[in-house]
Amino acid sequence: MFYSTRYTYVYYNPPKYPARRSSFDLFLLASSTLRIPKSTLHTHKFPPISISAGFAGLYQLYRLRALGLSVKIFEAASGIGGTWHINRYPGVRTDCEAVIYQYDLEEVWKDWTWKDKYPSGEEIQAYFRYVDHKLDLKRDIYFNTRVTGAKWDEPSHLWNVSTASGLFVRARFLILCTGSLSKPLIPNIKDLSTFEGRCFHSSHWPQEGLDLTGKHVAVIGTGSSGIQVIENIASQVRHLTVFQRTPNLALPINQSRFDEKEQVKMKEMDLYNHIFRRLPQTFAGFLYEFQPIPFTSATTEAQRLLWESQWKAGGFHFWLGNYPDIFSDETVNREAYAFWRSKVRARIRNPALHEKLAPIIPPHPFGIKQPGLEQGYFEVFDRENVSLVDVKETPIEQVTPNGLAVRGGTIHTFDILVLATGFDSFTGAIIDIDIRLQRPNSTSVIPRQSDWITDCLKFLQDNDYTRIETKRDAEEAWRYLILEIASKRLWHKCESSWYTGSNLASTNTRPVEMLAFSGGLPLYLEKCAEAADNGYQGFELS
Ligand code: NA7
Repeated sequence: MFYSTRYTYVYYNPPKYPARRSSFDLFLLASSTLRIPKSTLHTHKFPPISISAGFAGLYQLYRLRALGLSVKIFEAASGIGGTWHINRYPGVRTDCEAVIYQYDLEEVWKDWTWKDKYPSGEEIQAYFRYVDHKLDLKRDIYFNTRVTGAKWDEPSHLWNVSTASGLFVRARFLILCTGSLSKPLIPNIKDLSTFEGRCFHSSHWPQEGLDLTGKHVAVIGTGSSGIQVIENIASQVRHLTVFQRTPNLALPINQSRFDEKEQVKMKEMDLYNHIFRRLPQTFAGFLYEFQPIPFTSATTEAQRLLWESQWKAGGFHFWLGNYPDIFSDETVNREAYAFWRSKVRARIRNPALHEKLAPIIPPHPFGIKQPGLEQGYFEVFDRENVSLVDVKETPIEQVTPNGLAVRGGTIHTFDILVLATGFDSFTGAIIDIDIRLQRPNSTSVIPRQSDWITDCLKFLQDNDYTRIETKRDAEEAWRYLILEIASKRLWHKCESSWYTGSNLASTNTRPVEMLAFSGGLPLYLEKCAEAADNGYQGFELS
């Protein structure tokens, strides 16, 4: 599920936003109710503050500690793990293989054994508890501490950080590890608040669990979270109504156990170190790469055999291991889509559902939206207790006390309404704390970014700098690079996507354009290294 996007994201300040006034000493992680008395803070000599104890925040804490700094993390939630602490919906699971979804620190990986090839949320929570045990992280984390404001004070070159509980902290460095998909997107549906049953966003599934036996449940949204919820609850509920806007061009996950003996052997053969060094060399930070030749240069036989083997391998192989021109050539993309469609249709018994779930005309080019990974998702719709409502055909008009009214007058009734409607991506959580900056995401790249940040911080300290800020022209140049790379692919052929912020079209005024760096991990890392090697070119230091 979350944070497994294999692209490297780099965010920029879109031109419509006012120029950033407050500089920042560095990046940050953050949130909440600081309980450190002011006097203690001062004795820490303005420790770097990091917001959020997720995958990135924890690694950043570890790296900065190694630099000899006293670091604190403010975390809004009550425990570590970030999105994995928060997301508790049934079926929550990572969408990349366990072997790459972990820290590349030998002291951590050498004694850890995964159970599943694609770990569940529960297994990842156990992993974070283990990481904390190994690295002793919690002692520097303030939980239940939501950061609400961060203002740069130019005379002192310090951040003034305020929290929801009214506390106030001063910090030299502020590092935002707030996640790309952490602020829920609540749809703008009329009378949503009048629903009398239980209603929550998928990321706010009740932490204590929910007994769905005998319940009528509705799910709005068929993204990665939606499909995991749907395939996991269909057999428990009395009736499930799925409101679909866009069919998910989901791929089979091909889940299996991750054999313990195999992991031991891989460690003995020193494969883990090879794996971690390999990841940033690949376009998407996976262990596989796009094909070295375009689709149009391969024989029909080679094309077909490759796709069959990728389908069998499961996961994102058919996406991120495919021919590179599926992302740039619509004709080629149609071929890939037709292959996907034939595989999916063969699994759906009711022919009336074929056009809804795997239409003849693709809803968007295959792969320009992250496909979900499924296990039995399409079969769910053949169940007698499941109905599918196409909200493009019959748009939702309003919520009623016991259901949803759609165009034409039909009212769908249920006890529980799950909003699997996605997130205000990338900058959502940051804007909430009234600051803006750039930040990519992907477990393969996070350690490399943290290393970059750590090196940068060391550079600042060694050279007595207390402030670093991107130059406006460097931000613009970066933005144009992102747009130029994106323009060569088919990203714009998608009506609603969190890659571009078009999924927020109905709820805010954010400009819609590519927000992600889609030039691949090696190029992204090269650009980062280049800036650092050239004395932090593109940054103002003082
Ligand atoms: P996504 O992938 O953004 O999916 C959100 C889903 O909710 C998607 O199917 C949307 O349809 C649908 N949606 C959003 N608003 C509405 C309204 N108003 N009416 C009907 N349907 C709506 O979020 P997820 O949480 O599933 O996954 C996020 C990432 O987490 C994922 O890519 C993985 O990296 C893990 P749309 O497709 O926009 O038409």
